[in-house]
Amino acid sequence: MDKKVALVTGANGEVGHLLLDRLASKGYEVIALDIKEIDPAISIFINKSYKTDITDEASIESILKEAKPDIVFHLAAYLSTAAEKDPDLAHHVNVDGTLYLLRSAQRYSFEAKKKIIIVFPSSIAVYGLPDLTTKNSASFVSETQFTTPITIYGITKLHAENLGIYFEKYYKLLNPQQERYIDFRALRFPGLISAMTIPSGGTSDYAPEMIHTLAQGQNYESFVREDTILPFMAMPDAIKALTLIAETPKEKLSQNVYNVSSFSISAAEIAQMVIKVFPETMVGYNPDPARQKIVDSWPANINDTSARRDWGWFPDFDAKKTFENYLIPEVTKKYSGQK
Ligand code: AKB
Repeated sequence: MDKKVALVTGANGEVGHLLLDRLASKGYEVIALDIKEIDPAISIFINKSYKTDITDEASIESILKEAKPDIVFHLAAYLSTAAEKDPDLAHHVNVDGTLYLLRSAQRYSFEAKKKIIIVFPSSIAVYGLPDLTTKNSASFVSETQFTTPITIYGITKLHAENLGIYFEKYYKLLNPQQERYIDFRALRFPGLISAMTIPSGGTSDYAPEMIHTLAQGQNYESFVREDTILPFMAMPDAIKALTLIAETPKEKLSQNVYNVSSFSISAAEIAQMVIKVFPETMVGYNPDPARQKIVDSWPANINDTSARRDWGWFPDFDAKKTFENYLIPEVTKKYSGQK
């Protein structure tokens, strides 16, 4: 049987690094697309790469026609803090880039007469809790609650989710003959923590930054308060969720957009877990008011019962396992000899 072809946009990013590896080991033909040259560390996992801007619609369409993907993992995006620094550009990349991809994919698939699966990582940033009291009293937030984001990143992610649903279900609704070929599947991720890479541009980045900094024997100054609680997920679980939803038969999916959750933890609890292993290090707290406002608007817990029910989602790593079996051993190995 022919190999399935998976195209990954924004392939050089944190998620892309591990996803390419996993797709290759699952037997996919892997095509990587990024605005920059593909990192040599991950180029061993790919069959072909394209250096292209996601907002160059003509290039995206010709790549789709050449690569003929069955699935696109659309990772290319500006994260929350980076997006706040240049909201216009973030809107262009996160919204227009997604629109161009969906439009080109619909055109390519219409010609090829075959469905194309678009897997989209959305985020807890689509939520906007009005204040800390509401955040502290809200229990597990479902997909339909508090979808009033305060950041341009959250707004673009929410809009991109709706664009995906539109292309799958309602594209050119007035034309009764319109054939639609997009199969759109989105996951709302919590903050992701990888042992391999340090993220940049996110607001949940205090967690991975703290871990990587302490593991290098340095002290860390947190830009959020110690009592800040967010949901987080270990990167291997994020990759598991992406591949699992991509491979689930469509008839099992009762919705297009799913929360996926793993564990919730405060900044102080993260510091405690890591300082236990690197006792010569310290964490200080110097909250940045704007970034604090952003994390205070994101839920402490999200409800992922629909993902668990429809496609058997469950995380392999709880907080203890994330730190003890994944992050601590891997970051210790990564930085050994550097202190
Ligand atoms: C960010 O902080 O922007 C991301 C996210 C929560 O989507 N990590």
